[in-house]
Amino acid sequence: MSKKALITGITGQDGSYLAKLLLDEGYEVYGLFARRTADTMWRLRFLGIDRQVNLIEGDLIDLSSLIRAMETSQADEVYNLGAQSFVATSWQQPLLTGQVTGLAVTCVLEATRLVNPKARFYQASSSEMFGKIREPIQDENTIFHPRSPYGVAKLYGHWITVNYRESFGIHASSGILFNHESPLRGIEFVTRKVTDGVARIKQGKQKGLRLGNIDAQRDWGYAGDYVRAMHLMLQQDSPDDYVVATGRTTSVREMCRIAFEHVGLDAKKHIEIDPQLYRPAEVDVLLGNPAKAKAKLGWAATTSLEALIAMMVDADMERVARE
Ligand code: NAP
Ligand code: F7E
Repeated sequence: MSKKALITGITGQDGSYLAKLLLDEGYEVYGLFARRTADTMWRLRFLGIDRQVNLIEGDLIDLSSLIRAMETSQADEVYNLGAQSFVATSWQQPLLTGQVTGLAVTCVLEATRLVNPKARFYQASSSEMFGKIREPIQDENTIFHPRSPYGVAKLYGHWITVNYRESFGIHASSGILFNHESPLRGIEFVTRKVTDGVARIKQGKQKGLRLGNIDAQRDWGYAGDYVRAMHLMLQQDSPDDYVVATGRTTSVREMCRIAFEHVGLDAKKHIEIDPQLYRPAEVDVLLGNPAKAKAKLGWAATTSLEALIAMMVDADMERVARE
């Protein structure tokens, strides 16, 4: 009998890559599907798996949706990837972010506990929880100090996951993932905004690119690598928390240089700073130590930032040319 997995956020960047990985591993894959946007299936289609996954309509903040999804899927593994995941939006919609990204984690955990307490559970925690960093390199023992309503909501999700593990013995793991990107990244996030902008500027369809704080630094990896870590966490005998990162940090400014240079352009000539895009409170720098994931899961990032940005620019060059 093949294993069954339920993915919330299956239409997102990570949900799509994870669904592909699990299908390749022989799983039956189910996904909670909120039907919130017009073309919500584009990522699953891009990976050629839109007809291979079983979609269950429902919303994360609706416990009955989650109970029904658990009953329908009979899932052995539950991956909670659904969220309002854009940090900037979390200041515009702090309560919605608190509900969807924070409190709703309890809906998924409750549905798991009520329907199949033996199912293994993964929570998509985030390096945004480190926020105003307390140590230059962050690992599983670093104190949290979130800087946005999103980071605060993720912190709730993280601790309720730990609490269900300690209270009910649920096999619940939390992956503290640093930024990870791909050609399937949402256009609002900075890497994709830049690679899309580079493609448009190169093809004469856009003049310049307006960005906010380009001195911010992030530890960027490839989403295709990071979903492997999620799966590995649920294959361990015991649940635990893991930092997933590359161990290298790069400024937005340098990431832009790499992206523009890939098509022979000089970033400095095309970028304009827009103070409106600065955030009320910034996470200046993030740098993760993935030593525990390497030692216990045998996981390591395999894609350099240069290779990742090249992959994204190439994909956007093709997309923009087709438009
Ligand atoms: P994403 O592309 O924004 O995907 C989010 C998913 O959540 C989408 O499928 C979205 O559905 C779904 N969703 C939003 N609100 C919902 C609701 N009320 N009910 C049901 N589904 C809902 O995010 P991602 O980059 O794949 O990230 C996956 C998870 O990892 C998120 O929890 C994110 O916060 C977390 N994370 C991401 C990163 C990163 O760098 N990517 C790092 C650390 C943690 P629609 O298609 O309808 O919008
Ligand atoms: O911003 C700066 C911005 O929106 C990165 C999410 O997946 O990773 C992501 O959150 C940096 C910030 O990602 C623009 O101020 C400058 O310092 O790509 P981002 P994020 O906020 O780090 C974490 C780990 C998550 O968990 C989240 O879900 O880039 N920046 N100029 C800009 N950012 C954007 N979006 N747009 C700009 O024009």
